[in-house]
Amino acid sequence: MKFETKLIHAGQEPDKQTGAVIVPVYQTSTYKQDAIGKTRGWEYSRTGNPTRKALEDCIAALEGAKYGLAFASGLAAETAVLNILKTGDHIVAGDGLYGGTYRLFEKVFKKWGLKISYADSANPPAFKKALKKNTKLIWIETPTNPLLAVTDIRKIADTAKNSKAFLVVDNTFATPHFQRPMELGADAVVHSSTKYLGGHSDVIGGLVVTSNTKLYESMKFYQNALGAVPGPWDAWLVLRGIKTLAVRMKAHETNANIAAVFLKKHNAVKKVYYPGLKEHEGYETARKQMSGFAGMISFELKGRFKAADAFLKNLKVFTLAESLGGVESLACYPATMTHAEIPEKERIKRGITEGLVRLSVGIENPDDLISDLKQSLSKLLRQA
Ligand code: P1T
Repeated sequence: MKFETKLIHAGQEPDKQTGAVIVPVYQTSTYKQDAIGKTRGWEYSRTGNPTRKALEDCIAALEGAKYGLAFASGLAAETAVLNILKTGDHIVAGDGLYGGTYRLFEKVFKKWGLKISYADSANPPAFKKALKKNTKLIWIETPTNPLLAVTDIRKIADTAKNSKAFLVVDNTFATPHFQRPMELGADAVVHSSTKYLGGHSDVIGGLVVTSNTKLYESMKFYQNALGAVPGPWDAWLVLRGIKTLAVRMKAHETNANIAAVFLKKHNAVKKVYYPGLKEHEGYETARKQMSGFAGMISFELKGRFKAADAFLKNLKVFTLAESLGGVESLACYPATMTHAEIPEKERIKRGITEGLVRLSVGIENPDDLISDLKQSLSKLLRQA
């Protein structure tokens, strides 16, 4: 089955009992058992639910993995992955990470004795250098949030294999439409399905896939033991969103390309971060491992906080909000929003400056998006 067909059919056979073409929302917490120990395959909805299972099978098929697991949020999915480790184990993580992932590492798992080092996301040898005897996991996000650095997945997968560590890739920004880390050697892939997979800014969710049976069984155990599972409605919303992933991602990318080229030429803009621009540091790696550059752009204004504040206030089509990947265009100020959890010194070192703005380019008509950026940037120039 080709990718676009899997989006619509994988894990989603018509309902056996009724023939319903769309997977029903199994809004039940529990299931009748015919005798002690004799179930029809379902016991309790924290452990398993048919709507959730359809989503889990679907994401596994899309990422080219054997197993999928669904969670109540992206961070819940990450929590289940991190629970496979034990006190004293070491993680090497790319330094380009969603602020909430950084917070989970620094403020939750460090407390329980996990050791974490960060390596430059754009520099594979830095990961090798950061390895320790007790390194059990390498964690990357590519492209990174918010600076769109690109990590060479194949090179990091080799490093992980040589050191007997698992490689986990957060594929939220690219989605399996544009990038399939399992095919490049990753052991597991995580998603915030709140973003492009859900696609309509109406649900919070997380997903994990793997083809390693031991890893799957361990994460499945933690899915049930920790209990951060999505309700059937939320699983259903993500399944519905996924059906249109291919058409949406193409439109996001077309619009983001237009916006990136426009921003790059504008006088109020100092630097544009978009992996589809030839001058972007990760352009060649992105071309090698991705089939498109997706819809996220960050850029640095020539001014600092005041300029960013005025620019964001003046936008009319773009909405100032956290999150990304919905059909509507959003703008965000990483320094105090998505990446506020990273201490200021560290944040600036990582390039998340006072002039940095992040755009999730939606699928509206690109003329309206460009006019909106243009009117708000022109006001900035007039005020300067
Ligand atoms: O919000 P949640 O569904 O828990 O997902 C966390 C998460 C994980 N990985 C990446 C790459 C993410 O971007 C996120 C969430 N990010 C935002 C809310 C944001 O605006 O960047």
